[in-house]
Amino acid sequence: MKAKFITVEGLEGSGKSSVIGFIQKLLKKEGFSVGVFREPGSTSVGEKIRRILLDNKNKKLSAHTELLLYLAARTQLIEEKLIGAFSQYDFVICDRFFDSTLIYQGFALGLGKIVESSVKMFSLGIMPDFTIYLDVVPKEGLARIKKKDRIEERSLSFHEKLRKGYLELARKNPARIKVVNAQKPLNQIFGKIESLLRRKLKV
Ligand code: T5A
Repeated sequence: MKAKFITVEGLEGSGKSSVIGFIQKLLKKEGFSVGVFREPGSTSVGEKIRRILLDNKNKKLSAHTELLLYLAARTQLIEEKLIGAFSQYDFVICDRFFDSTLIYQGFALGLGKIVESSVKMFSLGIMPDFTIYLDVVPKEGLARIKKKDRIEERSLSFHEKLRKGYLELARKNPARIKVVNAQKPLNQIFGKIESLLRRKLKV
């Protein structure tokens, strides 16, 4: 495996897509090859699972079904795309990875231990080298979103719990997870991320 694996995490509307676009451009400018993926999704099966998970009409989706669908999309992505990508590219970037499951289903939905063990099992040994957590106050992140999906429509207290969970996870994993204030203007966020990448990954 030659690629460095970067994951970007954050609450709804925290700017993950904007930041990933910036990182991709920066790395390419420096002459690196880059593969970009998103979770759930980036495979034909994964994109279908994503539609089920985010569809507002699926009000009756149970918490355990939700967990299994996220894990299914992840194993499909790993086996179909990521394993190959790790030997093809210099950098692989993923918009969310297993930290999202730990925080959304494990912590905020309260599934706890079952999430910890299943996440470990179905990540098939893959661990990000570096994770950026974009920290935004839920009210502000949600206000940036025009049309809310099934998860974004959850209560403000659910989103506040997510933030608490992410900050705690970052505190427990200081070498891997870096917290970036995502309430600043995008150009300032990009500047911060560039300096983190240059320091951590010697870009
Ligand atoms: N999920 C996922 C789980 O529950 N468990 C899991 O295991 C996994 C993998 C996936 C959903 O699934 C959940 C989490 C999610 O609910 P997603 O990853 O959130 O969906 O996908 P998107 O809907 O594409 O992401 P968001 O809509 O949340 O947006 P982004 O990518 O965070 O933000 P972005 O860059 O598109 O920006 C949104 C808007 O805000 C503006 C942008 O210009 C854009 O208009 N913006 C800013 N404006 C001002 N200042 C800033 N700093 C700004 N940053 C962005």
